[in-house]
Amino acid sequence: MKLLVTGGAGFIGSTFVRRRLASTSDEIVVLDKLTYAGSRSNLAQVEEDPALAPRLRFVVGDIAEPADVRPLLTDVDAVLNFAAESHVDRSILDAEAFLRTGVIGVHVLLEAVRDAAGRRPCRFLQVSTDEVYGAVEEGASVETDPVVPRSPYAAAKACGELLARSYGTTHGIDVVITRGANTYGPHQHPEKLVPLFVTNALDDQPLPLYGDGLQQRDWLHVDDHADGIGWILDRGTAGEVYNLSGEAPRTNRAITELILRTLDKPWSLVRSVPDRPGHDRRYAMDGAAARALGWVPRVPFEDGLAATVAWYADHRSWWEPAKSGDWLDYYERQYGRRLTESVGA
Ligand code: NAD
Ligand code: TDX
Repeated sequence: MKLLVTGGAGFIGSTFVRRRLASTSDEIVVLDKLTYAGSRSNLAQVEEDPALAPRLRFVVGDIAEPADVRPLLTDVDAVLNFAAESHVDRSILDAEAFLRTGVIGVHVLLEAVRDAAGRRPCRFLQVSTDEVYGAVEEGASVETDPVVPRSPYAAAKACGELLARSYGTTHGIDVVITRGANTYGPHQHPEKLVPLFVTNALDDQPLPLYGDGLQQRDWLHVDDHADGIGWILDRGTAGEVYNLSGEAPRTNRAITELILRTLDKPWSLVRSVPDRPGHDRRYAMDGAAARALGWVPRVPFEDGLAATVAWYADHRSWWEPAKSGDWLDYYERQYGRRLTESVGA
């Protein structure tokens, strides 16, 4: 197949590209805006491999710009949309870019697919998230549950997938949607919980735990998430939504303990800081639909987390630049006052 992968320089998209090129004979075009979250170095492993590089083309561009998108749709079998602003805290500080990429960008892609699908079949896979279900006090979300997003990030993701489904119904586009769980692993930007806490702990800096730290997430290794998206691309039914659960529920406090134990760093680094506004207490998904297609997550959480901690310890040259420049301003806005008001955890 020939695939257009948007957001392919980010954390999950680049993992998908590396693994898909290595395991199939597919050709991939990556379209990525290279925001603060994207890095071409995430694809260096492919671009420097003479066996894989000829099947990858990298284009810098914006999914919300028809002139960037349309020329790439002439001969692709599927579009996989990973591109998004992906950090909840940034969506609370300023939501505009989330809407532009998550709503307008999805619309531009869908219009281009609609046009291209008139000439040859083209599947559209929208990479979505468990956050569209909102907080789940008990039990586990199934795909038919209502979508009740509670952060601007989650609302933009919900808009994007609803728009995609509407194009399936109204225009007959072949649309599938994946809702992945909280993902962790190498190459994740250090703004997110796991890499932030690992890299801060490596530097003996405080770990800002929101509130009581008993919020719970369903954790999925990035290799499993990438493979799950490929699995649904190949086997999913048009018009359907598939939860991709990691089947590893953990509280933020438990993850923090595990990171510190792995690095042999003291709990005194952890600071309880004022909570994220509208913080979803718990996410949990039922993965039966994807399981029925034969997909299961394979990486045990404790193994995956230990390997992730080791990767960050060995790859300072990857994450130190991401924690410089504009990062310092973001960190001050997000954590400056919180850390001043923090108490021991
Ligand atoms: P990321 O922030 O690491 O990467 C996003 C990529 O998209 C970056 O390379 C960025 O440059 C690119 N991008 C942003 N706006 C763009 C635009 N307008 N045009 C083209 N490229 C643009 O994100 P991630 O963690 O890899 O997430 C990928 C997708 O998976 C997102 O859609 C996200 O909502 C979804 N998701 C993430 C998680 C998670 O835990 N990280 C879980 C479930 C779903
Ligand atoms: O400094 C922090 N302190 C803290 O306690 C940060 C950054 C996070 N947290 C908490 C908030 C959440 O309960 O850790 C948990 C995980 O936070 P994030 O890493 O920001 O992820 P989350 O908000 O759960 O969203 C993630 O999973 C779903 C991704 O960022 C989304 O892109 C994905 O859709």
